[in-house]
Amino acid sequence: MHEPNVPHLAATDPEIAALVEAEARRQYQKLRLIASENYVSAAVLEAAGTVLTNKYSEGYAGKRYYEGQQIVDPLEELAVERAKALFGAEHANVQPYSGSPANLAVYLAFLSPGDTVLSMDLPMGGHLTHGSPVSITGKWFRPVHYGVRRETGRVDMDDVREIALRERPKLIICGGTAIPRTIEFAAFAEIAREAGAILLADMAHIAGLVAGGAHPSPVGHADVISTTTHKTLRGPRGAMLLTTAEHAKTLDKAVFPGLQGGPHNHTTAAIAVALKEASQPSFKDYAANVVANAQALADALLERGFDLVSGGTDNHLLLADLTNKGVTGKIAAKALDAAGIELNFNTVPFDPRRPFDPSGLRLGSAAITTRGLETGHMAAVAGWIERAVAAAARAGSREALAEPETARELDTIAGEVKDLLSGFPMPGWASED
Ligand code: DSN
Repeated sequence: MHEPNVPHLAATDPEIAALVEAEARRQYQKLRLIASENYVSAAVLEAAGTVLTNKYSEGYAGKRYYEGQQIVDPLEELAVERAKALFGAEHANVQPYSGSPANLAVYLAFLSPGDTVLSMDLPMGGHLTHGSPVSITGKWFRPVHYGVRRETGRVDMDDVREIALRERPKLIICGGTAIPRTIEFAAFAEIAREAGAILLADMAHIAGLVAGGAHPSPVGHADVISTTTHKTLRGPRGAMLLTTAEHAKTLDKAVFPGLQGGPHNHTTAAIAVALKEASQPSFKDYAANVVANAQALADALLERGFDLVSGGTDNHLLLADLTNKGVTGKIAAKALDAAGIELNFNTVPFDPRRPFDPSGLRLGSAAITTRGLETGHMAAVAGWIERAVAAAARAGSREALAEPETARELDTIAGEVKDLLSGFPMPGWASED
């Protein structure tokens, strides 16, 4: 059952309590491979559910627009100091509500509408807020994009440099949502300097790996760093901005009053707890294990004939092109979900298919590593994925996944997944035995 127990919620609103319980059970029984998700610790969960949610605190410590900040000021200062210490940054802002507002604050701080931004194209692995045409960042600014090389699946820094010197962007963004390889922060910084641009490193996906020493840090290279706190960093839903002393005031003003009102203090507390956890020696092991599991899973999938973008991974994330498996990403993702394996369909670079029905799958190892799975389990995980994808290919359509033979096969896999996971505790769930 959900832990901590929620007796007041159950008494006041049994419908919501039942849904919370069902979601906790679902998370316990599913193999969660969504690359941007994780399991927070029980301590983070408790911090996020406190009376701090009652308090308004527009402004920053010592300069607020409401009274009663005796507790919130030191709380936010503690979170800021922990963020600075963990990443070695000169300045941190822990108030952004999530990754998209954090990135938007950077635009507000450094750009005017119509200014040029150079970033990774969304279908190549970028993010909506990196200038996608459907995002405010694509509508109000002038995005130009780099991608990956078709032959390598990797960013070619010579291409980035060529575009930057031609387009003279005011902002260059590195990082994204579907990048399985190491981001070359130093090379991006050199190009930004040459082009006279501000460099934003969006390290949302890899923040936990950076904190744990399993990915190079953008600190010292990028002018500004944005990150969510809930992916590999294993904190609550939220975000942070890191920057130099030089840009601190500009960035703070962009977050508040530029873009947001009062910070979510319960989230700030939970972020502070997650930052403390990420500074422990055991988090280094966690980060290393995340990468080791992703690489073991990549090897096991390659052995089974899966086509991985860039041929593997350096981090927590894998991108599989299912074209050679004869099934689309969407049908495969639905089949895998029915088989107890949760991930998302994703475009692959140069995808001939539409974004809502693309060719690929994105997988990540952050949550299963928190659960305690090790490299030795990855062959079984790849075997389940192979069986479910083959069943999806045979079915040929989303509707046909419900036909008895396919449904039985997917259900059998889900049972095997559940059996394995029953040996691995989940924070937020108390065993019913
Ligand atoms: N939606 C997140 C992801 O899944 O990568 C990024 O914002």
